[in-house]
Amino acid sequence: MTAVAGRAVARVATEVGSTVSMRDVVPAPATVAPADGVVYALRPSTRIYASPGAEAVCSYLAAMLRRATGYPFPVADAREAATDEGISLLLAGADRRVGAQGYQLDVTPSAVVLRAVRPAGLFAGVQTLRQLLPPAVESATVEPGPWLVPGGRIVDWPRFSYRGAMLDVARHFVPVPAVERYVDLVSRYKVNHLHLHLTDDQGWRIAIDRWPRLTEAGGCTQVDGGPGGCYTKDEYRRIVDYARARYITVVPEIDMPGHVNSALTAYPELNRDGRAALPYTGIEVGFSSLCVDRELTYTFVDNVIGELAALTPGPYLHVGGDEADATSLADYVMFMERVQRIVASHGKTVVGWHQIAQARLLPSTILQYWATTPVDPSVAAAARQGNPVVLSPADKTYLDQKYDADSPLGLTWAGPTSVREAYDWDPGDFLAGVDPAAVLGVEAPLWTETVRSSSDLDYLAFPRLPAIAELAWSPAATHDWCSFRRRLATQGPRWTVMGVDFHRSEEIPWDVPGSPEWSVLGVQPGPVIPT
Ligand code: TNX
Repeated sequence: MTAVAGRAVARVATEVGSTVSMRDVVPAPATVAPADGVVYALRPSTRIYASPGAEAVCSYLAAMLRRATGYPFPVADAREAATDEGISLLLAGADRRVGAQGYQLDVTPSAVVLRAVRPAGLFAGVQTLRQLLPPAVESATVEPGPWLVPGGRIVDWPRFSYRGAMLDVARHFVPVPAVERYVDLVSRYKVNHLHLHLTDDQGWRIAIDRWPRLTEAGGCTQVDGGPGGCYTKDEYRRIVDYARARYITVVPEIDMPGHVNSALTAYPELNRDGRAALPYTGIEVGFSSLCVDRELTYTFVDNVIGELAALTPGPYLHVGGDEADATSLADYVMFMERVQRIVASHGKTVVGWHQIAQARLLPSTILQYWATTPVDPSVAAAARQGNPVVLSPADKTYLDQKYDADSPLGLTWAGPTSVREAYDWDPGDFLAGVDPAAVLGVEAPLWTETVRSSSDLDYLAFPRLPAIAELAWSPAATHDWCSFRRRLATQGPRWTVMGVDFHRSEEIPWDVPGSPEWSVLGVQPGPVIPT
């Protein structure tokens, strides 16, 4: 394109104005300073500049922008260019407050400059930048534009370092492409941990070389029958790599000593009577248990944990520990103390559902709190001793609960949970006697008893997942339901473009343009009416 044509695009762009406001971002950024009337326009000639170390995020951004704009977006070395034109991703010069995970974004008429300390921060900034572009930027095919970014500055960093989404791939098997799609979706909301609930009574989903029947037999079932499925080690690695490319750490879970019926169907010798358990396709919990007084059980656990630890680059290994109603308390405590040592011997940090606090904990063990009551003395005591807590109170964060009585999918035991109920609580002030500094983060689990497809998954997760993600990322000072529902509404058109089958909750003003600025900046002037 010629320089003259380029200027013409810029002029048209400025006249039309951006349809998006810096105040619409989800999760709400820590600080936002819009520059009224300023826009940056992507052009066919726009280049993206990467400083050393920023290349991967640059390629990701370029690929994303190329898809919908059709522009080439060549990536160049930032050291060979000034930062006053094009888009720059720099691992230097950010406001110090951004820390390891945050970023600073400056948008002027001539440039977009994204700065961070680490690539993960740049990646978070790219998610903000994509939300500042029109929804059509999410299109898989070329759209006409204009591609405008509203001007101003965002300096942003997370409230909590652990921001999680859990996927139960055991109750209904979730194939690799659907997991990747979920990873893509949650990464847009700055989630940085994917907890995979890999095993449960209804299915065993991860191949273990030394115990092959776990998947051969234990992987062939799921809730309501159906073929089930499992991940080969290569497929699991593919998920880990896909998540890692989006700065998401996979946290694999092997649920023990309960929730193990699928293992007990595969190996008779793990059962007390030496007979294989029958496959289970219902949705009850609390009926199965490993034999905690047998050495073979610990050989099994050590083999499984060892192989999974070797496959997993992240620091965590989740050992479950919930609803072990078929195990006596004394046995549970003894088992969980030994299991923690096994995990540590394979170089990983233990995560467990909060019942594990009944056992003696390693100092590093992380508790995931799922109950609905804000009082738990053993969790509070553990937190006081330094054990970090991830919050997943079931009545607020469990995405598998119905929204309301009319929801076609979902369970009800902890809900129903409206979008407002998912959003309107403070993780820093939730658990009695737990200092906010002990809260490592927040996680939204998606159990899949009623989930049979990506569309089911979309329905339950959207729009509640962004609500939980915002609690995990945004400072408490930004917490405001009115602002949130308005900003959330601006995500709707993006999900429509992406084909996300979200729940059009009546609590959210989907049809109303998101921000006050929208009507000023976005609406084309109508004809002048003579007075
Ligand atoms: C409880 S809370 C479970 C899961 C179920 C879920 C259904 C917890 C750690 N376990 O086994 O799938 O409820 O909502």
